[in-house]
Amino acid sequence: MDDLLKRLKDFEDSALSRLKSAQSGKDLDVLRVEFLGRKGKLSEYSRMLGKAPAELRPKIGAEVNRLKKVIQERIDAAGVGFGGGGKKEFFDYTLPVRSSFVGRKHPLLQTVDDIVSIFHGMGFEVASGPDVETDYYTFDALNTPEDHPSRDLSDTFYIKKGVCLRTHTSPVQIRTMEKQKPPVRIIAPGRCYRSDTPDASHSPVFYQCEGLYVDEGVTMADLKGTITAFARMMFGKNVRVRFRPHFFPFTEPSVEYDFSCVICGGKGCRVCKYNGWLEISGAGMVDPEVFRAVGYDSEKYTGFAWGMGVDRITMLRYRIDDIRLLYENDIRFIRQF
Ligand code: 2NM
Repeated sequence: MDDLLKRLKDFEDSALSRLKSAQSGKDLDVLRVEFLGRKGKLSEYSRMLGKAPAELRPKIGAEVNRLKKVIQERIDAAGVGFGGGGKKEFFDYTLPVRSSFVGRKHPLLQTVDDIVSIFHGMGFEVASGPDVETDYYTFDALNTPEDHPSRDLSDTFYIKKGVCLRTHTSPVQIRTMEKQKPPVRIIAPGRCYRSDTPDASHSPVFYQCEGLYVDEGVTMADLKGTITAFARMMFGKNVRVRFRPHFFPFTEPSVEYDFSCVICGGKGCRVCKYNGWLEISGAGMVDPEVFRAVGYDSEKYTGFAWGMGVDRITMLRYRIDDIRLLYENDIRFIRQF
């Protein structure tokens, strides 16, 4: 039985040399099973131990244990080089799961949704139209003079002569009135484009939500009530609204409207430049020239229209101080909403 020791020595030599030539974690797995597995070589030698002479057993037993250890160490060491393939896989059930991110609505579209639902509650429907528009719908039908600065190349992106990216969503109102007789109650949310250099308050692409209400007997009081009701639903019942005279080619009379500062409540802060009011946008009674362009009888119908900057409202409600953040789509920014 002395030759068992000799066989162990031979086994060691051949095992170590075959481990050296292993090429992959898979090779190592095969060898591990062959050498150390339940039906492997070393198990076989362990079983033979029982038949060995009693005085040799301790020596042979120690040798088998030493080989187990040496071979396991060689497999572990080689496995590191193969990306751990040789090591027995260890699954820790107590580790917390890796967190996954749930998609969110972009803050601008969330604001559009909220504006739409407020006006929906007042009986307005959503209308839409193309981003690429003609001069006619963007300017002419809106009574904008041929030489008005808003038509300049430096303010409007032209695709070709007579075709541009809409600078406001008013073309949607014109297209709706062409198709539909009064009463008309619509809002037109959507992207607009102006050739502005980006800074904290300007983006060449931005969102507007304009509105239009045309029927018999519509007055400036309806305009003021509608805007005020919106302000309270959007920013809370304590918001005050004020209207200042202004001029637009498409409305007469025209106003600009302000909300009392929704950050400081009107006391004065950095956001309202310490005057307590935030300029929101403009509005007015639709000019008879606009009604003439769409074939409405301006003796029978009156209407009001207003503009609304979705970006401005989004920035106020979420305390965002730079409009560019809304268009850079940095996932670290968007995930906060
Ligand atoms: C504004 C301000 C005032 C406006 C007018 C019309 C239309 F088509 F009915 F004439 N749509 N939108 C309007 C009026 C827009 O934005 C500052």
